[in-house]
Amino acid sequence: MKFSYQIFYVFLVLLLPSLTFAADLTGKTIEVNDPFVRAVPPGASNTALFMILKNSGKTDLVISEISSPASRAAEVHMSMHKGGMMEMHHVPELTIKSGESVSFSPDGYHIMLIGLKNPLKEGTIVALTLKFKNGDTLKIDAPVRKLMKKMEHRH
Ligand SMILES: [Cu+2]
Repeated sequence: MKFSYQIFYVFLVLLLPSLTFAADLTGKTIEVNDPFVRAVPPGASNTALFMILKNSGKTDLVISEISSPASRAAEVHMSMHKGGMMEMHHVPELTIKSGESVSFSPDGYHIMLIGLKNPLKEGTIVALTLKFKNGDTLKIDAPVRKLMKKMEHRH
C-alpha cells in the first residue's frame, strides 16, 4: 500500500507544474478585437484571419502554435513588399509584449488558414486556438466576412 501511494505522489509532483502554469486566457489577460476571417470564393484552399490582440497581462506571450478545425494548418505569416510584389513568410514565433498590441491585417501579420476543409460562407464562425510558448491557450471565434474595400491593398 505504501509503495503505490509513493508512486501516486511522484505522479502528482510531475503533473502539477503543467497543470498550474498552463492557463486558458480566453476572456482574461489578452484582449481580442474585431477578429474576422476573409471570405474567399468556393474552392479556394487558403484564407487569412485578421484581428488585434492586446496583451494586458504582466508577462510577454509568444504565439508558438495555432490550430483551427476549419483548416489543415494555421500559421502566423508576415506580408512584405519585395520588388513591387507582396510576399509572405511564416513566423514560427511571434511575441506580444506585456502591455502591447499586435495587429493582424492584410498588410502585415496575419493568421494564414491553410488547406480549408470546407468552403467558408459569410457569417460562418471559425474557431481558432492559439497556443503560447508557456503553455497558455486562447480561443477565438471569428466570423467570416468580406474584406472592406478601404482595407484592400492598392498601389
Ligand atoms: Cu499568409
